[in-house]
Amino acid sequence: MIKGLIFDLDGVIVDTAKYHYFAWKKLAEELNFDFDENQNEALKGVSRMQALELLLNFGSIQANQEEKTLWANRKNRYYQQCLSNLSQNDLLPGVLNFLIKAKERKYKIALASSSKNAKTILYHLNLENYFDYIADGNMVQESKPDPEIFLLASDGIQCSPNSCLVFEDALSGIQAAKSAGMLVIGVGKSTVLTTADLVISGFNNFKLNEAEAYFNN
Ligand code: B16
Ligand code: MG
Repeated sequence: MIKGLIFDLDGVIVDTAKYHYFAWKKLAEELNFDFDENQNEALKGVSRMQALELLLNFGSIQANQEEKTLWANRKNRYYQQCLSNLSQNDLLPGVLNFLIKAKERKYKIALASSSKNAKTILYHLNLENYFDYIADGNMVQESKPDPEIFLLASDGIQCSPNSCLVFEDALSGIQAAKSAGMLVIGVGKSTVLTTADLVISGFNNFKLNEAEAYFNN
């Protein structure tokens, strides 16, 4: 029986995944290599420093810790510049309605985002009140695909892992939620998110009772 809903942020609730990609691509260009959308799939969901390591690998670039910190900070500045104009227009289609319905149906709702910018983003979107608990990248030691953030979120809403349904757009996040013992709906392309229990293209044509019918039997 599903009692808790746990949402990833970037790429599930809000269309910020494109801003992460823009910022990493700009950094890659400055470091003189090409970085494409396929490669970007691997960076989704993981922490900023892990994403930088993956990016540098794609560019076959060796760097010391000081350079890495500098580049990660620079990427974050590019990303935060994109966030400065963020509004409810950046919400992914159907998400707000889905959250409203979930709240009406008394589900416990948590956020589990690897992003250290998560609370700022929720504030800009005026969405904080929909969440009973917010777990973000500042609160964990290990980032996705480690299950830590999902276990923290389920604990925060006092729901056992097997009563939680997770919404994720990244393979690393799906792996993390599965390792935590949770059910996962992938939000995106079924050709990419092959490890999810169910894949939806978005929330627009997806109703909560469809999830209940699929999982509660
Ligand atoms: P930040 P999510 C993740 O957020 C993003 O998917 C991932 O691309 C990013 O590297 C990570 O947050 C860290 O973000 O640099 O803002 O701390 O998808 O888990 O909500
Ligand atoms: Mg995401």
